[in-house]
Amino acid sequence: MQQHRPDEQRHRPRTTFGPGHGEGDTPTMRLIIMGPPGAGKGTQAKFIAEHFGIPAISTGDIFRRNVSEGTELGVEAKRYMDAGEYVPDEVTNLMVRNRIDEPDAEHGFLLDGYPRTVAQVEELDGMIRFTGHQLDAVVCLTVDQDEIVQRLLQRAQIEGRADDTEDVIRRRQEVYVEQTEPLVEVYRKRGIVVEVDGMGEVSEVTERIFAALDVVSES
Ligand code: B4P
Repeated sequence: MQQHRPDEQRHRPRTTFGPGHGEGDTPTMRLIIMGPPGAGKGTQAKFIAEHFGIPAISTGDIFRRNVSEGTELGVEAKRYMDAGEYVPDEVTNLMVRNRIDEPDAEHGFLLDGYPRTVAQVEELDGMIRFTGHQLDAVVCLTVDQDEIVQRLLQRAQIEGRADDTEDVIRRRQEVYVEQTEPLVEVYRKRGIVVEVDGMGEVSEVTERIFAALDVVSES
């Protein structure tokens, strides 16, 4: 079952906290969850965020909220999302910068769906450097292509998302492979990638993530 593979240069994610860990006694965790569309990032992000007491910041959710509220950002984002393309970096970067500046993210956060491009990695590096902190770990979920398509088609029936049609799902997978998959290597070189098998029951995947982060749930 265990598939998370500590890469060669991996540092242990900092999962024990206290004086000397940068912010006094306050637990901190700055995480990213990555994986292809439908890998279960949003599903798992909720559990991880709850576990560490940090906000899960999903760029996809923020865009969708703006779309449903009809904001200027939503109108702009919708054009791209409906086609399975990425929203332009300038728009996404500014949105994330504003979000992680909010008080609830002061002691950590889990980024779900960001960064997705090399330019976003650089921007995020700048944001985190500015605060004097560092990323603790990048959780990469791996899931078979067939399973992904099944999950997203099933989600389409339940949620009716405009970007969950078969053509758009295929385009989103292509965009992921072209633009986002290379980022895993960028973070692997930094030694902070933990790869986790995203196949199987949701709870099994959650357990693997906690194990990969050396925080196996007691319950
Ligand atoms: P996201 O909202 O990030 O969408 P996603 O990648 O499709 O979803 P995720 O991987 O979170 O899957 P989920 O948990 O829902 O992005 C949507 C769009 O927003 C992008 O295409 C892009 O246009 C735009 N965007 C977002 N961020 C951007 C950025 N940084 N830059 C530019 N553009 C950006 O799981 C999928 C389904 O599988 C669910 O129905 C779930 O119930 C099910 N599932 C999950 N785990 C399962 C399991 N273990 N077994 C069975 N089913 C499971």
